[in-house]
Amino acid sequence: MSTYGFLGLGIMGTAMATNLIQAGFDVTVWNRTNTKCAPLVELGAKQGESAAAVVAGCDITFGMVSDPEAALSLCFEKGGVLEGITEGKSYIDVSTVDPDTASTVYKAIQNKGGRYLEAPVSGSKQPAEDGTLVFLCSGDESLYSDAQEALDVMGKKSFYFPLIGQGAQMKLIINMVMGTMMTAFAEGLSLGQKVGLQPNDIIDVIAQGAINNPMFQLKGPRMTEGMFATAFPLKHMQKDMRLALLLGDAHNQPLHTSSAANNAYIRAKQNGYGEEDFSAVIKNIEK
Ligand code: NA7
Repeated sequence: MSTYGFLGLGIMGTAMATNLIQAGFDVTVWNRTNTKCAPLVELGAKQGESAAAVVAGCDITFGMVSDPEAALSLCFEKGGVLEGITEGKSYIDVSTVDPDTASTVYKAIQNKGGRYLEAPVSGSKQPAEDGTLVFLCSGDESLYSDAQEALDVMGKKSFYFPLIGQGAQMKLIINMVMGTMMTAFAEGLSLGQKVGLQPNDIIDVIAQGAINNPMFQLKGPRMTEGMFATAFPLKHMQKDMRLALLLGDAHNQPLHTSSAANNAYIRAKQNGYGEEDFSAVIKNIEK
């Protein structure tokens, strides 16, 4: 059994590391704000002094941070991942970033003789807690295979795509569709309310047809009650929309509906909803 490191203990990282610890793996954790390590140490994790120390001390280290800037700084800054990489060490970045960031980190780690896998996840807080995430992996295939025991604990399914950057591309496309679906749903609920329909009736009618999906059924009732406890922060949804639009731009693919949805998230962020669940975009749409 490999030993595991886990860097980045936000909403997702905490849930994923918890599952690894509870499955009996030897886990060492680190977070920039080190107080977030305490609950995991209580569950049996060791605490590393720096990201580099965790990488150097474990066979395989996972990283789960906010965005491309965070992923690059976690890798390249003093005391970061790259410092701990030597031959035989492996790093799996499960954050959602753009393909260029994944490729930059991949090359740097390969140059030091380490192995790298990008493995962004589909699924937010609840699937992370339930161990039912979906991993979208590209990079070193032998690492994909060696990490399977851990991926199986944290997720229900993993995919391997051959070219570096394809994990990120897949993730951005999936979240772009999700973010756009959410704004359309929010517009439907808001319009329904304006014409005097009951939001729960709208959700019930949707449940009977082809556009039904777990997200509408899970989030819909909470949205109609004004409950936006954060499963997936709105600021991260907007980041994913932005990265997906950049991907479209780079590949000459117009993304009309997604661009409009992105503007809704930007406006919601401006209005102070960035830390709330991404479904809070409805608050802006209702106004
Ligand atoms: P959170 O709950 O916002 O957590 C973000 C984590 O990223 C948290 O541990 C942060 O540390 C860490 N972070 C942010 N910037 C940095 C830098 N520069 N260096 C090191 N660590 C950093 O996000 P989620 O868990 O919901 O999501 C994580 C990813 O999954 C994201 O890509 C989503 O799109 C999907 P902090 O505690 O603030 O010190």
